[in-house]
Amino acid sequence: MNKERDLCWLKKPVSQGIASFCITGSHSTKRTETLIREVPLLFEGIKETDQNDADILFWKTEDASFFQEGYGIERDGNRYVVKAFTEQGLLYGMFGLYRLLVTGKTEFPYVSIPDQSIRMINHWDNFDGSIERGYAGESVYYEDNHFRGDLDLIRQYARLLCSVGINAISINNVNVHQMETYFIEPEYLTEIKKISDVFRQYGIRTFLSINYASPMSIDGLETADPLSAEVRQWWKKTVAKIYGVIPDFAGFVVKADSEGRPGPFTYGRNHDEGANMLAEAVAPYGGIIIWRCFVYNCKQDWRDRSLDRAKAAYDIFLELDGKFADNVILQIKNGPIDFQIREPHSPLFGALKKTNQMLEFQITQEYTGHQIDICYLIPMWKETLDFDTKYPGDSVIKHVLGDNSSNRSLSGIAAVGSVGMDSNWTGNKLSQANLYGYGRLIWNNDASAEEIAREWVRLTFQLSSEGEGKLTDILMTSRKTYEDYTCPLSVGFMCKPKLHYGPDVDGYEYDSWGTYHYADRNGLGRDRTKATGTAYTFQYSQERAEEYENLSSCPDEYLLFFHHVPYTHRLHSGKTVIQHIYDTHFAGVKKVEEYQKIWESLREQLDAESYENVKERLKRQLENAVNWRDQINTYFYRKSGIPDEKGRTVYE
Ligand code: GCV
Repeated sequence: MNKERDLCWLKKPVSQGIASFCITGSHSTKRTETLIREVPLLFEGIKETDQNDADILFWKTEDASFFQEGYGIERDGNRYVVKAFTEQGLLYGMFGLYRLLVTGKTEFPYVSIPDQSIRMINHWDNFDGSIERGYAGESVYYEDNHFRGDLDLIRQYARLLCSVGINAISINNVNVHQMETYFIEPEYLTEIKKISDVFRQYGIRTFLSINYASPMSIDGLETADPLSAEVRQWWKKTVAKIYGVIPDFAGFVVKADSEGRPGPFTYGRNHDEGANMLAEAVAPYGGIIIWRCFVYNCKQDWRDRSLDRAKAAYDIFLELDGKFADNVILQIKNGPIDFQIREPHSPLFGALKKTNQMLEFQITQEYTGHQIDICYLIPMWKETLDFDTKYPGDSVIKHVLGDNSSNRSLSGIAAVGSVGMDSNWTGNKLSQANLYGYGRLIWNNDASAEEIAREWVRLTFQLSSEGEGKLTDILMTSRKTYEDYTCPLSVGFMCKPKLHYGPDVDGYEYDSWGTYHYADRNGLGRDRTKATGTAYTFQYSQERAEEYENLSSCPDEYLLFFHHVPYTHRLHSGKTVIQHIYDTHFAGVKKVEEYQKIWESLREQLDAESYENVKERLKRQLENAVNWRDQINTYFYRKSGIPDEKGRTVYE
């Protein structure tokens, strides 16, 4: 039998001083029902009453300055007044008030309006119940090629997402296999409608990932060529059927011409032609096409150093800027390769001027520890949002997506989801912080990673303030720790192929994926300079290009992404590259040992389940870190012949 699901950051109902609530203003939709159902779950013993007596007044106002989703909270004598322009805003306001009260942030008035319009989770769930890159059990939606049908579970998930401001979801893998290809058929749509009905009650719109070759797979058409009249007609008919079942269906997510998936290139067409054909089909219903830019050649010849996977997305999509239909959004991974613990930011941001854009992060910890190793990702995402692309005007990534986007309502942020059937949702209890933090950060791009960590710790555990500080510190240092023992100076991909956990320094080196470190007896790193390498550096604005091109200005953390250097090259930090490798790998392991001690010191204050859960994972994390340290250090000692200057154990 399934264990009771963890209520995560919603587990501490406010019990004192708030006994009654009232919802006022014009409201009549289902979402108000959601509010009525949710309020007693967060405020213990609360009853609905009339306006004069209410301790919390939810007031749908005519004040459009809150926009569609924002809210304000005021203190009026002893009562709290939650104001919003829409029911959805009131729902967010309710979760906001709860959060402020539980975390003790009681300075009012408080106003909160999301910085990004689309705030999305992409699930990579398959109909057989497996999850591509999932580390917390099977899918919450599917099992054994049928719909699990546990709508209460979906409701619990929806409220968690709504509480941190998520408003869009795609519920199947972007790698659409044969079975999921049929999701756009009526038989499956009736089940999908049940899921989307639940999400809708929490203001979350449902998307489906589609197989670009569906007309061939489903109805045996001879082609899926986007310019074929028959294909266009097929999609129009199919889309009409979808909207017949789910009238507010949000649209499609498309992975095309990528890692073996079909797409417009397959039929000799370009990506604007491919996306616009689908856009035309969904436009009459207000639908959206989210088109991924993760397009590259995964059959690269490693011998050919002129090829550079990092350049692919920019090469393909920049020249199409302005050619996409109004209801197409390009979804761009944060870095040019693939969700590594350290990569520079995608050069498409700031360069694309006339195209709707969404940024894609990865919450599920594919390359960042499989939800075994602790790796709080908010500091990394924050760096991306705050990155100034240095194009003229304000071209900081968060503003490119938000206020400065060409169409604010059709831009935002998506991330690959991290939940599964594990009763704590995320496998490692501490990985909940990434799901929580993702929502909080993309709602409020100026929140600090530490503030979010503190909030999550307080909402989730019952620790002394010293204990809260210690746990926050573990979270805040965990990304650097993981980076220290896995990925020196952004070299990337020294992990086990396919699995993407644990070390295998040459695992990808002679393969076709385009991810090489080029280590030899003299040095390592990928030369992406214009002067002597692949000229990837010049996909950035001039100022950034010059910064990355020159060794004297290239930041240490990106060194091996942009340059091939000798082991004796001296970093800005003053260390040589080889010494940096040794030092970070020893430091990373030490840090994990420290985490174990800190976790042990918190034992008395933790519930047994959380304590055991993280303790077990920390044990595996330490094994992993030791493995990485010893393999990486040995490998580079053997290549370079240069010993650790501090004389620590490095194997021959
Ligand atoms: C869904 C990486 C992952 C794949 C994933 C792909 C993508 O390559 O390893 O599992 O496929 O990214 O983002 O489409």
